[in-house]
Amino acid sequence: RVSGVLHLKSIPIWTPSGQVTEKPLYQVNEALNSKVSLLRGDITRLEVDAVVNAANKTLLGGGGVDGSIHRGAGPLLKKECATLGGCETGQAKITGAYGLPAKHVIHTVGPIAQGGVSQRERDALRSCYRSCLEVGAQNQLRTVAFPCISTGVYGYPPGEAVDVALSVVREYLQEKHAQLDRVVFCVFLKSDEELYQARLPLYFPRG
Ligand code: AR6
Repeated sequence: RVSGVLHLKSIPIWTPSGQVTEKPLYQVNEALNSKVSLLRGDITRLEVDAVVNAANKTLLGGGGVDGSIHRGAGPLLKKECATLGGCETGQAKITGAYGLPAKHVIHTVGPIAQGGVSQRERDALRSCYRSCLEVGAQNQLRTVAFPCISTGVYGYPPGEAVDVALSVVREYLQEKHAQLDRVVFCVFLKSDEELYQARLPLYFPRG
């Protein structure tokens, strides 16, 4: 069982802090801004419709956030995952969340980027975020939390991954915001929190 459950109500909507020096990449849209949160902590504590898992192709568990999600959910998660036949890089599959406070887990497989990032890895990471949002919508989910997919064991540079995450979510919300109430960027490392703080104002500028 996961302790210290964080209800959506206690996850603040993102507000910019500090000086924004770069020019925003998108127009101000307060309706979209109110659907985004940045939170540093353990994604397994979040009471949202779905937490995203940065899994591997087997979907049978591993280290990092995958390990934490499987530990928190308990053995029934692995049992359900074993029926799914794995998952390709850039795709996403949904399961129950069992012992977690979330309702579902959306498992996605990020690209392995240990040899550096080319267009192929960028497209795959974009596809992860996009596929998770689409799978969420197909299941009428209104609140989704993402970890920093691929930036741990899989070696994707966090400073590049942040722009992929933020641009895909911004574009998706712009197209289909009525389907979603909140997207939580659940970072684990202080350095990622700083990256998101710095980049969020470019994708979700305030008026
Ligand atoms: N909550 C939120 N974020 C977390 C948590 C947590 N409890 N724990 C770690 N992170 P990684 P990947 C952050 O390595 O790079 C697994 O073995 C972590 O700090 O979990 O996609 C799978 O089975 C980092 O920012 O995922 C695969 O084999 C981010 O989650 C492989 O690792 C992603 O790091 C996938 O590698």
